[in-house]
Amino acid sequence: MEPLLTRIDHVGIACFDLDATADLYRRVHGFEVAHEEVNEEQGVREAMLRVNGTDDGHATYLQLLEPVREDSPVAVFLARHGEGVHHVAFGTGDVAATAAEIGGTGVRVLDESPRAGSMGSSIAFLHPKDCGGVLTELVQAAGGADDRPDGSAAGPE
Ligand code: CMX
Ligand code: CO
Repeated sequence: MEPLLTRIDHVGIACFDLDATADLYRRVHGFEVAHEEVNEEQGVREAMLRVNGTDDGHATYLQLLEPVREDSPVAVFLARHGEGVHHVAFGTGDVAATAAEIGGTGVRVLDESPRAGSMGSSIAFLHPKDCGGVLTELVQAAGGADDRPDGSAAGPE
C-alpha cells in the first residue's frame, strides 16, 4: 500500500497567550512566525512557526493555538491538561480520500467532510482514543503540494 500520510505538516501546541508563547519560541528556539490567522470554526487564534522548508506546502511548522471562545476544543483541552502538545498533523495528497480510507478501518473521523485549515489547507481530525492517545490531523496543503511529480495525488491507490 502507498503511504497515505507523506510528511509531518505541523505539531499543534495549546497555549493561553499566543503572543507570549510565540515570543518564547523566538527567543529559545529561534523560530519566527511565518503566518497568523483566526479560524472561527475551530475557535482558535493560531500562529504558524516554520521549522524547515519553504511556504509552498512542503514546510513543517509548529502551530501555536490560543482559544478564542470557552467552548472550543483547545479551551477544553487547556482547562483539563494545561499548556502543551495538542495534536500532530500529517500531510496527505487527498484529505477526503485519506479520511475515508482510515475511517474504513474503524478509526473515528471527527469531520464528516474536510474543513478549512491554516493557509488555505483542508483538514480532518481522527479521534485521539483511536490513535494511541494522539489527536491526529490530516492536512491537504493548498495548491496540491503533496501531489506526486507526475501530477497524481499522493493519496490511496
Ligand atoms: N490529545 C489527546 N487526548 C485528548 C485530546 C488531545 N488533544 N483532547 C481530548 N483528549 C482525550 C481526553 O483526555 C479524554 O480522555 P479521558 O476520557 O481518558 O479523560 C477524551 O479524549 C475526551 O476528551 P474531552 O476533554 O471530553 O473532550 P471531547 O471528547 O469533548 O473532545 C475531541 C475531544 C478530540 C473530540 C475534540 O477536541 C475535537 O473534536 N478536536 C478536533 C478539533 C480541534 O481540536 N481543533 C483545534 C485545532 C485546530 C487546528 O489544528 O487547525
Ligand atoms: Co493543526
